[in-house]
Amino acid sequence: MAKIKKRSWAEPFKIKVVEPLKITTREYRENAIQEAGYNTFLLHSEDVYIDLLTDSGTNAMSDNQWAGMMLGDEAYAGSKNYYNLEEKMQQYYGYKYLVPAHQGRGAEHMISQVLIRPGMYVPGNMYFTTTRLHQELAGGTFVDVIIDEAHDPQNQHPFKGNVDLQKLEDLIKKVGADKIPYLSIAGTVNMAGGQPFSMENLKQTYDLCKKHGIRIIFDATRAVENAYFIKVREKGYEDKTIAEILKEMCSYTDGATVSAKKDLYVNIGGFLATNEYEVFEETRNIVVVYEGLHTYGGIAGRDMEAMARGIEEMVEYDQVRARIGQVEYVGENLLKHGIPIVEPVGGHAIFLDAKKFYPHIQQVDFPAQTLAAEIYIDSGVRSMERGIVSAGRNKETGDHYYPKLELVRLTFPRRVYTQAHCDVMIESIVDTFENRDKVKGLKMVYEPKYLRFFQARFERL
Ligand code: PLI
Repeated sequence: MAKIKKRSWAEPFKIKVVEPLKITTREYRENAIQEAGYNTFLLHSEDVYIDLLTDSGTNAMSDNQWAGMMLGDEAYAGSKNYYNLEEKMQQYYGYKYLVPAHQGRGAEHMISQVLIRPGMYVPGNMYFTTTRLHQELAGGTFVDVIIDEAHDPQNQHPFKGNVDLQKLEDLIKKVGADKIPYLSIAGTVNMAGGQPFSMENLKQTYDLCKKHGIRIIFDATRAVENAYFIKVREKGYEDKTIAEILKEMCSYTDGATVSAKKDLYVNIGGFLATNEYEVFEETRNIVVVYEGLHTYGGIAGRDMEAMARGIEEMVEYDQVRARIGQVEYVGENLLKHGIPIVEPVGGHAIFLDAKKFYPHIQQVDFPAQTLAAEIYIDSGVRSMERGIVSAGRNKETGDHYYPKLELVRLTFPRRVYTQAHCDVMIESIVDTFENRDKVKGLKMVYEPKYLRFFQARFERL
């Protein structure tokens, strides 16, 4: 027998409970997507075979997390699960104070209201939809300070989530440090294709910010995935644990907003963490207005317990390796078939480059929105547009923003799908690519005022 050179990895868990899926025909799906206005957000989930819309809240919890759900202390005030969550947050992230929120955007809302005043600027390593909207609603202006490589889908830079220090310095010089309440830095930058920043870049950014008295607020929603890339790509970190890297990352920031629906393997929840007592005090004052009492912040006690237990699981190397390994498996296979994707493959998702996939469709005719609809029709795989629709409109000119990246995101729920599901995804995308010439774009026939990608409706051109 020939010697096996490379051994495969596999998931560090087995399946205990299954959820049946509905298998539909192409004709059924043609109808379903038309009724959904060619917007995958408006499909009924039971009409979806493999749901890659998001990795947010779609995780499979462990038996230990489910056991913790039974220990939910649903007291209005002072739930023991809040104190468990506080302890795990302090132990693994290392921040002093915790304010729970119903999900990430609840924490973003609070930090924006507490720190941003009209006329201020908030630099960040690329925007995220809800984060930027809350900054704008508080009167701030988001300024993109990510490195240029992040806007180039084929650039192989290992840390495309890095902050461009020159862009940051230029902004400080132009508007003054007192007009910058904080720099917002995200782990594995979502809109850039799930690309990480390096520890070196974070340290340099921290030094520059400290010099000017500017805080760093970490969008630590996918911090663990960023920590994994630091471990496997950055010199000096290969022997550190994920937990050590996570804590070091947080130590170069002043606070964090977290959507627990990602790294923490839960279905709902979020929090704000800070090292500053004044920020904690103010946030604790407004959490009762918008979320709930400061010891539950809009989440049930049982969900806080699942979060606390999820924090311990998320830093296990084998868990995050299997999670990112699955994304890499699909990415590598798509590349072998010549499918244009954002490279290097990111942490939570594969991003198809719709401009290259459909070069004959103009950006105003929504190529990524079109591609997401076509993949659904082909196989029942649900993905999401991350291009001109998600980018929204410039509030001054009223025109669309025209982002350089016009992408379709295939996002992987954690611990949910098998490698056979992955093969179905790959085959469907390859078939959709082979039929690309026949496809025309879409026109928008209904546009909501905020975060339009969620509810906009389209018709075929
Ligand atoms: O969906 P929320 O409100 O729990 O979290 C908002 C949020 C904040 N930051 C980042 C980087 C996110 O990715 C994020 C939510 N992301 C979603 C829903 C997604 O599908 O990617």
